[in-house]
Amino acid sequence: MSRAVTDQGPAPTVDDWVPFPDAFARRYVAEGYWQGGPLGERLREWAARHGSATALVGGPPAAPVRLSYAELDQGVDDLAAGLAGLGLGAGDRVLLHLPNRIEFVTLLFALLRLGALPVLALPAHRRVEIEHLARLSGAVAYAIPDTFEGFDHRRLAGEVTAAVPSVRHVLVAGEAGAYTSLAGLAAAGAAARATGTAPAPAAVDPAGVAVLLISGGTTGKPKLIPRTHWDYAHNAAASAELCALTGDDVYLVALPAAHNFPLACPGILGAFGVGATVVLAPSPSPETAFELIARERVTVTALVPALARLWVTAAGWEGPDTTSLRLLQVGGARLDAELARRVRPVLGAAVQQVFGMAEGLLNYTRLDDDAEVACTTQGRPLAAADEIRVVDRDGADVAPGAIGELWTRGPYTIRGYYRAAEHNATAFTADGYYRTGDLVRVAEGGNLVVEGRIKDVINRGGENVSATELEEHLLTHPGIAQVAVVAAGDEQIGESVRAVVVTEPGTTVTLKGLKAYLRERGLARFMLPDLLTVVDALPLTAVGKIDKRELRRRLG
Ligand code: OOB
Repeated sequence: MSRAVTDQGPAPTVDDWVPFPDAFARRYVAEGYWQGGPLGERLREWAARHGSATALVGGPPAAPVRLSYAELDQGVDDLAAGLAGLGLGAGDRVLLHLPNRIEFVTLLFALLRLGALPVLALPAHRRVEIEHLARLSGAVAYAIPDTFEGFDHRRLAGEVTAAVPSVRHVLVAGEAGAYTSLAGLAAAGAAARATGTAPAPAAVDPAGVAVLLISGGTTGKPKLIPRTHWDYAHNAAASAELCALTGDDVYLVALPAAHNFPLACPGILGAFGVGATVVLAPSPSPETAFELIARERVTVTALVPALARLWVTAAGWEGPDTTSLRLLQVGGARLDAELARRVRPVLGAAVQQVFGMAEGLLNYTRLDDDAEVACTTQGRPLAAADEIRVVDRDGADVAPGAIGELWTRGPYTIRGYYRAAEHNATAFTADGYYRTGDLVRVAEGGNLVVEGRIKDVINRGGENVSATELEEHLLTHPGIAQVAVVAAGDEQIGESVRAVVVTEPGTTVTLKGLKAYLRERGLARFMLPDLLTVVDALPLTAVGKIDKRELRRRLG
C-alpha cells in the first residue's frame, strides 16, 4: 500500500496500525462504549464545566504551581498554536519524554488537539530505548526536561538527533539552550492567537489513534501501542466511575505520568473527566509523596507493589498524615496478600488491585468487594464487553478454575501493535484476541488470579518450576523482603533454580535454611532453589517492576 509522503515524513496509514473490524466498531458505538469527541476537545468541555476548579498542581513541593481547568485549557490552546507555528500537525509523532511536571500535561493535550501522536516514553528510558522509539515511530520532535534527577536531557537529545534524522525539533521544559523552549512556544502561540494569525487546527477523528503507549514487556525492545481517542476515553471514564471518583477527589500522580496506570486507570484523564484535582509528584519516594498527601489532602493514588511496600514500611516509622487517603490502587506486578492486608491499618486507605496492560484490558477489584477478595485476587474486567478466554497450549479453553494463558479482546484492547506486522501475527489470534502471555485462573466471583508469565517457567531437568509460585512461598519467610527467582545455566540439568533475595534488615538467610523452610511448607523437592544470591536491591523497570531480564544479565 502506498503511503502519503509530506514534508513531515510519511504520514501514518492503516499499514501502521490495525483498526477494529467494522462489525466490532459498530457494536462498540451502538453499546455506548465509544462516544464523544477526541480527547483534546474533551478538555474544552471539562473546562466549560469545571472552569474555576483546580485541575492541576505541579512544580517543586516547596513552590507549588496551581492551574484551574480554565487556565489549563488556555495554556493548552497557546501551546498547540505554538506547535502549529513550528509546522507540527495531524499525524506527526512526537516523542514525549517528560517527568511528572506541568508541561507533561499541557504538551500531551496540545498534541492531542492538533491530532499529532504523542509517543509516551518513561523518564527512566535512556539512549537505547529513546533511539529505538524515535526510529520506530518516525518521530519528528523530541520533548525533554532540561535536567531531571541529575541527568542532562539536552545532551541525550544531541545524541538522539544525530542518530535519528527524522527528529527535527527538540522541545525543552526549562532551560532550552540551543533548542526550542516550550514556554517560548506557548508565548508565541498566545501572541498568534491574540492577533488571529494562528492556523486553524484540523478536525481530529475520535475513532483514530490518539496516543502511542510503550509496551511494558520485559522481553525484547519496547513496542508501540496505538490507543484511539474513543477507546482511551472509555478506559479512563469507566475506570473513574468504577473508583467512584468525583470532583471532590484529589488524585496523586506518584508513578510516571506517561504510564497507562496513572494516566488513564483512572489517573489523570479519569480525574479530569469528573472535575477532580490532579497533583503531580516529582518523585514517588515516601518523603515527597507523604508531604503532598498531607498538604493537598490527596484521596486516591496508584502504585506498583515495590513502592507500596516502601510506603507501608516508611509509614510505620514516620506516622505521616494520610487521613485523607481513601483508595490505594496497586498494580503492574503481583501484590502479595500479606502486604495488601497491611495497607488499611497503616495508611488508612482501602486497597484496590489493578491487573492491567497498556494493550488494553483492565481488571479491578471493586470498592464493595470483601477485603479478602481485594487482598488475594487481581479483580475482574472493567467492561461488560471485555471478552476473556483462559486457554491451554493448544488454544483450547481450560476447565473452570484451571490455570491457563489469558486471551482478551474488547472495546479498549488493541488489535495490533504499531508498525509490527510480523510480531502481530503471533501476538494476536486470527479472531482478534490479544495473547497476554499471563498465566491466570478464574476464582470465585469471576475474579482473576495472576499465576505468572508463560515464559517465566524454569525447566529444571524436565520439571517445570513456576518462578512466581516459588517467589510467593519464599516471600512468606520472615527474613525475606523481596525475591526474584530466575533460571541459571546448569550443565547437568539444563536450567537450575536461583533465588535472588533482599533480606529484611538485621537478618541472614542461608540456602540450607530456606530449603528446610520450604520443605516444611510442603513444597516438592524439584521446586527447591539450587542457588541463593543475596543482593542489596533488585533492578527495576522504568515503572518500578522487578526487571528479571536485567537481573539475568547481571548474574551472567
Ligand atoms: C500495567 O501495564 P504494563 O503494560 O506496564 O504491563 C502489563 C503486564 C501484564 O501483562 C502483567 O504481566 C503485569 O504487567 N501485571 C500484573 C498486574 N498488573 C499488571 N501482574 C500481576 N498482578 C497485577 N495486578 O502494568 C498496568 C496497566 C494499567 C493498570 C495497571 C497496570
